[in-house]
Amino acid sequence: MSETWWRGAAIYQVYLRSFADGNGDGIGDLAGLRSRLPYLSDLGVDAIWLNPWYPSPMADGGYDVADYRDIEPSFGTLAEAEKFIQEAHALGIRTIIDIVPNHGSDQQKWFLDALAAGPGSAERERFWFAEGNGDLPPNDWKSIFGGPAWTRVPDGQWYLHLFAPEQPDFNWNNPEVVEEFHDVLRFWFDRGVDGIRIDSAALLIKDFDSEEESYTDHDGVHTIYQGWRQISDEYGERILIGEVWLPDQERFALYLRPNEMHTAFNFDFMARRWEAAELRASIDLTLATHVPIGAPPTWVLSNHDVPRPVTKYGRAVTSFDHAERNDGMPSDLVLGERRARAAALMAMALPGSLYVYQGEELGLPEVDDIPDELRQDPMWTRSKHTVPGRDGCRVPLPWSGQEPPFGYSTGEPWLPQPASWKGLTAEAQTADESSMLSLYKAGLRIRRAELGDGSLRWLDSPEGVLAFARESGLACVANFNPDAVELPPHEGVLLASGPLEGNLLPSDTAVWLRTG
Ligand code: ISL
Ligand code: CA
Repeated sequence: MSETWWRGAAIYQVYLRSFADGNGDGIGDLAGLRSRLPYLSDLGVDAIWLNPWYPSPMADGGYDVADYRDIEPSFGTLAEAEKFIQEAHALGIRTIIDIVPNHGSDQQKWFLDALAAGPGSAERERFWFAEGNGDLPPNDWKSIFGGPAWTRVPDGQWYLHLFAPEQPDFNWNNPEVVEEFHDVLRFWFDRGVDGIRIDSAALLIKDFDSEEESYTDHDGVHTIYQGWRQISDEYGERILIGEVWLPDQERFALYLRPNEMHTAFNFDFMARRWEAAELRASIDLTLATHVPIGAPPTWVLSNHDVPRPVTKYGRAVTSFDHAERNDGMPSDLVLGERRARAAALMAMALPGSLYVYQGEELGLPEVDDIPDELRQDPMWTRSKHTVPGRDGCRVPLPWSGQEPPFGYSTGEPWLPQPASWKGLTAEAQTADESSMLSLYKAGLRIRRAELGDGSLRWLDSPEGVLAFARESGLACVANFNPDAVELPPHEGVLLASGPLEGNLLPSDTAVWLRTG
């Protein structure tokens, strides 16, 4: 296993509570995941990133962590987590876990201690407690989920939460907080974890003197991650992956300096419309950000926070803008699937590492019709229903059979699955060579043999067509035009996202060609 395995890795994101349920309570768990490891091995991924698996009241799907050194009981036990890490290693699959440093749960011991200890106590200094302005909060910062970013406690003080009120923000100016997370990193590295995904990584340092809401990307965050890097380096071969949403690419690149994170998600490609020039510009921007500093680019088509690609690409407005969600808009799913397949071929061929969010490989659409009373995402509850929230991309996976729960559970899934998913089960798609799953499997196999880390060379192509070649001679060509275009000269077709028409590449289709 090489030191730089992560540079060209295909990393599969497991949203544990929706992956597979091993005990029939409707909630995905480690037993379910372990039973499906052969599926992931067969899919051909190099690593699994799990969303937070710690004890949590689940006010934000586990991003409200009550204990950073244990496993959520409905997911399993610490012993089982260690077993999982070993079993995955035996299959050559590494484990990446999610660390949430910006905030904890309001049920975490530290926060309960802070409430009990009262104003002025050392316990309160681990968070951001402040006096209000009369009956108003200390300032007018807004929560990312909607509503004020401050909540009042019975003794009259307010505490800061950039997300839900159940997620109080830590005070990273306090060395105790710094030490605590160093210890948490060691705890998990000691248990065999290969990497850490750092949640909301740019938000940790706040500037309350500013007139504006000022909590994103302050220089102080870098000191924090430099400290983390020293720890990960002590362990060797362990990586830090940042969730850094920053439009400014120069600022973004600072997180990837050699003494900081190994890599960070690139959300730019995901945020783009289905349009050749725009996607090419995004690829160029990403390469320009990463290549000079020696960091591998990353490619993300979706995750647990954004609408599913099949639905997104079938919408009239396909961009996913952080500030301006377009959830709930009607979508042409046939068109969306065509494009999502082409997007997958492009993403798998691009140089760097790739993230695949569970269900993306099955081409699952967003579930837009979850009844309001079943929705659980805090974004939905806090924004007072102006956006349907993120539950629609978190619906439990369909594994097999003809009707819900589709082999996911023997009980009732925590979010309902559409009956229309019977054609999308892993079982049905395994048997079908033309399925999305078969496309991902074939693509990941070729990718492992000759793609991943490296560079690309753009090829001349007509307007509305993107064509690039990789070092091995594999060329990826994607047609965004409404009409078919002729394929460039080639020696063979390796893989196509949809049927070709002789030597023509149809609209919204991508192909991998052998060019010598
Ligand atoms: O989800 C978003 C937009 O759809 C983002 O604003 C998101 O909240 C932000 O990128 C941070 O996300 C991460 O931290 C959140 C958690 O709710 C998300 O699931 C997680 O990915 C708070 O911990
Ligand atoms: Ca379960």
